Amino acid sequence: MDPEYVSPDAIRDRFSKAMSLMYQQEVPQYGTLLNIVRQVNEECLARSPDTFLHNEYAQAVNRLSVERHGAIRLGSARELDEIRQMFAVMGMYPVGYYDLSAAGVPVHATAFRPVTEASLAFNPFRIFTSLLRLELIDDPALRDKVAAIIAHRHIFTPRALELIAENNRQGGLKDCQAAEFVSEALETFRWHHHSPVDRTIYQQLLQQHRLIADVVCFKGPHINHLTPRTLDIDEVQRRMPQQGIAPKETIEGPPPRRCPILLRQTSFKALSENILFADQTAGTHTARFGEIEQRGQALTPKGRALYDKLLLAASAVPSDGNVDRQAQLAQAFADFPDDIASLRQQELGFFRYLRGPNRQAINLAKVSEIESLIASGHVLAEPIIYEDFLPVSAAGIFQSNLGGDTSSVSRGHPDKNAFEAALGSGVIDEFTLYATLEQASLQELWQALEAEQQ
Ligand code: OOG
Ligand code: NI
Repeated sequence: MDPEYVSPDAIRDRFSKAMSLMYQQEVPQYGTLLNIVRQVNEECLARSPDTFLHNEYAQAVNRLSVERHGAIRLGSARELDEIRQMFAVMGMYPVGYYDLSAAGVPVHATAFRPVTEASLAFNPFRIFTSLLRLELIDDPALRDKVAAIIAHRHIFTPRALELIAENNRQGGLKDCQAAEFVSEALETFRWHHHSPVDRTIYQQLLQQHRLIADVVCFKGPHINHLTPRTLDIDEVQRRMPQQGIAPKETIEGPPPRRCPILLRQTSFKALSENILFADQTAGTHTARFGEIEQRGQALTPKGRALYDKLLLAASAVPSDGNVDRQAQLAQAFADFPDDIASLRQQELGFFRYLRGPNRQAINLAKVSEIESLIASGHVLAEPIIYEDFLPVSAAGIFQSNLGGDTSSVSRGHPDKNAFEAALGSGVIDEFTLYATLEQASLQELWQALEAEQQ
């Protein structure tokens, strides 16, 4: 890239920080949550100084301090295709396909995120991006009305579109263009107190599904939450009420474990906000909330299948008011190995292999088994962190913020092809990304060990 241009990583870093500042002003509880998370993370690092590898400590702590994910909901293929182009300027690409229709939420989704290790370390900012599935609205007249409203809205400023085109033409953005791009792009995600539709239409859509009203009745896809990452979600969940924040009852995802896997999430309920409708009548809308996440190890397809199976079994157990849900989950997950050696040996999780602290000469001709090199300390196996999302958890986060009644929407089915057609590109397979990282680390490791032989 021309050195005149700002790197996509740096643009993403600036953008995510600007977005976080905007959301702190819009939703003050988010600022409170950031403070709790910062404090809990500092305490965790003080208690367990070996949380991150020594030689990567500063970078890992920096990553943790800037790490956020957000979520938006879009109304049409055109919007999804345009947002893909906007995120590409910031080095964010669509990874994974999530079908939420099975849980009664009429959307499917992907997550835009950086994909290389270096970009993730720089700033792993991600946006969970859902697309409304009009075909899941039962009433044809309402469906047409929704399509007509969406067809007329433009979620980007004209200048943002120009800058995206400029980026594509030049192959990058200069510093002043990057600054302008960040502030223009931010406009797309801003909250609007004015709705461009009449209150009666809003209410009609709300009755069909709260989510439809949230997408269709506003000028743009307001960011509906920003989520910092914590090292101890149970502790943050405990502290939220002390700071006047009411979290949802249960933490989504796997139970607490010695070796954390995938992703655990919890949120606080959406705020009720005043809206002025196009016909000058006043009302309220609830959409925006706060969330925290704790990330664990990325699982292989085999590990993920085991996770899905145990989660399903746990959800079939009727919830007993007297028994803590987390304890119930822990019981259901008793069959999921919880030590690093078993996770590796049974190929349940992805690992990064590194040269270990034992520098004694070894004869590679005699030791070809990685197990013995790990046992002798010549090799370290470090869990690769999960950078993606979980559909069942996401549905739980949606539901807790949309209210209970979603029954009026017919149950859908996954349609990845339709999603990719709307996106204007394929989605990247997350398992391939993790497997490639693992393979690359192994290759580098063998090269290092072989170099030591000479
Ligand atoms: C997105 C909910 C999904 C997550 O963290 O799983 C999500 C939404 O409510 O729009 O953000
Ligand atoms: Ni989220």
